[in-house]
Amino acid sequence: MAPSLATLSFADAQFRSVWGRLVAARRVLLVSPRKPDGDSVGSICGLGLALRGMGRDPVLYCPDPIPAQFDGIPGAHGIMSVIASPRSNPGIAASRTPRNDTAFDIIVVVDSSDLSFAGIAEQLPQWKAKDGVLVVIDHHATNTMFGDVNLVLQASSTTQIITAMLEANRIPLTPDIATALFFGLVTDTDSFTNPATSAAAAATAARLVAAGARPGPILTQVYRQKPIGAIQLWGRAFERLRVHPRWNVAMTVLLPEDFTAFGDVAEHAEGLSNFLQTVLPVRAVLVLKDRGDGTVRGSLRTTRDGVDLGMLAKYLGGGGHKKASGFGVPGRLVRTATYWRVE
Ligand SMILES: [Mn+2]
Repeated sequence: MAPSLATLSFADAQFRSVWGRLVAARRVLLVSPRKPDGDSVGSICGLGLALRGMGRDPVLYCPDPIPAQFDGIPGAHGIMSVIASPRSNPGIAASRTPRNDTAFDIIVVVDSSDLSFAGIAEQLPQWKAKDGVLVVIDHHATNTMFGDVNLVLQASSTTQIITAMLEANRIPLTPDIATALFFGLVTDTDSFTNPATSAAAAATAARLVAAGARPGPILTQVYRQKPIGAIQLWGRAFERLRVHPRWNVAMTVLLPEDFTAFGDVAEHAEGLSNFLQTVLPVRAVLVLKDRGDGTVRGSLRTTRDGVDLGMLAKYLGGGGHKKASGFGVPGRLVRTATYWRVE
């Protein structure tokens, strides 16, 4: 069982001290961890814009590229993937090491349970100034408290914590700040539907909307971006959908000809298993994809607590998490009398 975290209402002193440090610091680095999502990007953008409003100039950084669908988050364009260069600048090698004068007085890592996922473990000794402080702002119950200061609180999203911090310090929430923060709240709660959704989350959302959050265009970019061909590709998979009567596992396959029939939509096959898991009342979902390259790739998904798909994928030579995993096995999909098999 994960430890319970302090709640937002008891964090007032911490909110004031962390914000005070941020405003007093000369050089501030805001880090979104690997695999940036709506919450991590919304967090560094919202916090970055708030500091800019105070005349500060924080550097926003993410070790991985920011997905194009997050472009609409205010401030996302300024996120760097290499320190001292904008992420759009192809002329600077990713391996370039920062000069000594890039050392930061405060490094804030948001929405990351540990330093390794933050993606700055190697750079930290160089990037943190001699008297520098690593601040962790996060809502994962599994947080390892890897910061010098850990603002790790029970919340639906990291942006909810940042909203509370800004409010505690009476920082005006501009529509841009509110939009960035609201976005993290919407995505981490699956649009206020998953168990993380709390009354406090909804109340925070109400205040952000009142402050002028305009999430519509970004949400459209995130959720309504599928080309017709992607849905037609999914259609092939829907037609072949079966539920294994004994295992209560939904299965389907995509074949090499499917991947060429509807244009360049192969990347959209990725969302299929997530979608099926969301809508089907089964124990788990298995999608097998054969793109004709000699490997059959499988995606496994579940929403059930008692199912460990990470172990199953590992057994099949892959890996992942309990609720989402994947594997690849050599061969191709061949039709049988009853279904499909890998040969
Ligand atoms: Mn989060």
